[in-house]
Amino acid sequence: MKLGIVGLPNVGKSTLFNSLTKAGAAAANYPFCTIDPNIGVVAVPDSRLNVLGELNHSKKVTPAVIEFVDIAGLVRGASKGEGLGNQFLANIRECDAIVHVVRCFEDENVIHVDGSVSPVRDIETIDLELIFADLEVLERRIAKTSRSAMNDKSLKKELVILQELKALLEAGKPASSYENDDPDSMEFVHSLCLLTEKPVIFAANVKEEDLADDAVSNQHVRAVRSYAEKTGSKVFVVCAQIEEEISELDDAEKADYLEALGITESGLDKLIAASYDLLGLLSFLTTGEDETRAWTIRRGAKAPQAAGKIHTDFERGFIRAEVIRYQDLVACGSANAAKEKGLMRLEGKDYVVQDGDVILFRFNV
Ligand SMILES: Nc1nc2c(ncn2[C@@H]2O[C@H](COP(=O)(O)OP(=O)(O)OP(=O)(O)O)[C@@H](O)[C@H]2O)c(=O)[nH]1
Ligand SMILES: [Mg+2]
Repeated sequence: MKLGIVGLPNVGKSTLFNSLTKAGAAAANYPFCTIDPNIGVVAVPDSRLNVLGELNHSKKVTPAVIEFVDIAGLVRGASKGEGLGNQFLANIRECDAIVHVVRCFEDENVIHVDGSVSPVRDIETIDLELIFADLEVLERRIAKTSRSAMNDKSLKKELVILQELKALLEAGKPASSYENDDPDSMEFVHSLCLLTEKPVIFAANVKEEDLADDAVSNQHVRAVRSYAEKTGSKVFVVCAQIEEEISELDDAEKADYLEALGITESGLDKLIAASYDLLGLLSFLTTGEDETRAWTIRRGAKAPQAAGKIHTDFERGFIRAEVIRYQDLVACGSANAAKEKGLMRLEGKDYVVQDGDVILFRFNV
């Protein structure tokens, strides 16, 4: 899973990114301090992994990962070259979802490019720039396709879709609102990697004091929440500055610190939970002496697809999956004990994998 971080300059994107990845992207009170894209990889916290790892004396425990891409802030008119322009948006075209950081904290020491804290205005500014960026992609594609579409029926169909998308965006709507009953057409739409087709998670960046009550008393956050509700997006409240401090702590210190702040989950935990939820993801597990590992798949994925995550041969030569629920495996103490109790299931190619399934794939190539 890959998430791209967008927002106005100076709203705390790199501060959040740093805290998430500890990758050391430059964070400073200076708009446009991020120029090159920064890419960071974060482990998905999963307490089940260490339990299984100990149970099987695994040499290695490997969590699922999320990749974050931090890019420079966009300003109004970025598509026309304002600020740093919008060329770095190309770096997040391949992302599965967008994390849109919105400034909801007042701090006169931190410059706001548009002069005041006003999150819905800011969101609309960014959304418009994303629409313009997608329109550029569509226009290029339309020019190319119309040249070759004369004698090609499937290209003609693509051209119609491209023009429908263009009209939609020109009306100020995101590509995610495009509807078409034909699965092939939708497949084509996905293949365009349009930014406005991606699901959005809003990160409302608040001040420390707002964390304890999840910012219900912060009017800026209230505005973001009602905006997000209309567009079917998720919101999570975070204080990027505090996250940066938390990222320096070890687990025990972190727990104490969170308690002192009156919260139970760090921003990273909340972001991961929100992404899993929004993208419809789940984790299944594999475990053995060599390695215990978590794998991320889409909800509804069947056993062979899950196997394919591990190796394409596993999918191609899929025979069956031997599945034990995590809780059953831990309660029984070993796979053999679970098997004796009849808690290991043999599942075929139509089995829909569940979160927390511990799976051994049998395959033949
Ligand atoms: N008070 C306060 N300041 C913050 C918070 N998060 C970030 N800042 C400050 O805001 C300034 C800008 O933060 P960055 O993370 O560099 O902003 P950015 O969104 O990456 O900006 P660009 O890279 O220029 O687009 C820094 O001085 C941060 O210390 C926060 O939660 N509270
Ligand atoms: Mg930055």
